[in-house]
Formats: sequence, C-alpha cells, structure tokens
Amino acid sequence: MGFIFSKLFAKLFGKKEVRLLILGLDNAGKTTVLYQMQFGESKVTVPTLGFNVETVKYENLTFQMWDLGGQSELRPYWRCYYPKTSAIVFVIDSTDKERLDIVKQELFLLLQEEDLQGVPLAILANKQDLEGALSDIEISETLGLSDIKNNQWAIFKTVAKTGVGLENAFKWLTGILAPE
Ligand code: G3D
Ligand code: MG
Repeated sequence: MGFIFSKLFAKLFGKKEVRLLILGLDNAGKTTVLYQMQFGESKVTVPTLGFNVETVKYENLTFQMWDLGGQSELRPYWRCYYPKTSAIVFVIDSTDKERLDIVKQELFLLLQEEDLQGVPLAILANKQDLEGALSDIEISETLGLSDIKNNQWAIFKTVAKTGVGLENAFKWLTGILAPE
C-alpha cells in the first residue's frame, strides 16, 4: 500500500476485521480511488461470480466495491455485503449533474438498510479537476445531506485521478474507526 495510506490505515491494522464499502454510480471514480491506495503485491482480489462486486483484501482490511444504480435486480444480493460494514465511501462524479437525482435516490436507499445504521459515511465529491464540477456545498445541498440523521457523514472534494483529497477523507474515517 502507498506510504500515506499504510500510515493512515496502520491505526486499523490489528483490529479484528475492518470492512469498507466503496459505492457510487458507474464512472464515479471508485476503481480509481482503490487504485490510489497502491496496494502492494500482497493484496488479494477475490473474483465474484454472477455479479459485479470487486473485493480487495489487505491484511485485516477488506474493501468491497460495486456500481449502484441501473441493475436493480441485483439489489437483493447487495444485502449480503451490508452486515459488519465498518464504513462507507460513497463516490460521486461532481460533473454528472444529470444523474444527481439517481445518486440521491441510491444514497438514501442505502442508508435505509438496517445493517448500515450508524455506519460512518465519507462522501467524495470527485473529479474536482474538471470544469463545471459542482462544489462539495452544492452537492451537499442538492442531495439533502443534512437529512442524514443516523450516520456520521462528511463530504470531501477529491480528484481520485491524482489522489488529491483522499487523504483527508480516509483520515476522517480512520479517526472515527480507531480514535486516538
Ligand atoms: P468507477 O469504478 O466508479 O466506474 P472509474 O469509475 O474509477 O473507472 O473512473 C471512471 C473514469 O473517470 C475513468 O476515466 C477515470 O480515469 C476517471 N476519473 C476518476 N476520477 C477522476 C478525477 O478525479 N478526475 C478526472 N478528470 N477523471 C477521473 P477513463 O477515461 O480512464 O475511463
Ligand atoms: Mg469500477
């Protein structure tokens, strides 16, 4: 794992089991976020049969990632992944204004899940390098994030492609999962 991230996640190593979900619509930048962690050779990617959940394991950390939206017939299967979730990283393409209503719908459906009550949520307003990207505040208002009551949440401006902002987001999450 990259230096910054191993330093960050070091606080979580040795904890029993840490499971992070990286979710968002297709093209939001989820794979890019995971790639930025620069996992070393020791990572294990577990292929999932039947539907498109990517699993990456590193020591006691498990990252699971899939595309929300569209394939609603898969929704019941997603539930298998909700129990024992430590945190959610929800990635948004800040330039994809047309689909913000779908993002909102998917986010609030997710947060209704019983197994996700109280799970901390880091929202990434990604692709901030692109012209026309909505700001974190604009996204926050459009999605109505202030209506989230049962989860600690925060929104971060990111450029997953270069890694900008990711450290802040993961620092916030690890601060909650492994307080000093
Ligand atoms: P997904 O896994 O959520 O579906 P990806 O999304 O990580 O595959 O990213 C989708 C596309 O967006 C990719 O473009 C990726 O390079 C790009 N992308 C991700 N994050 C950023 C960002 O912060 N800024 C910019 N400008 N692009 C970003 P390609 O062309 O490689 O398919
Ligand atoms: Mg992907």
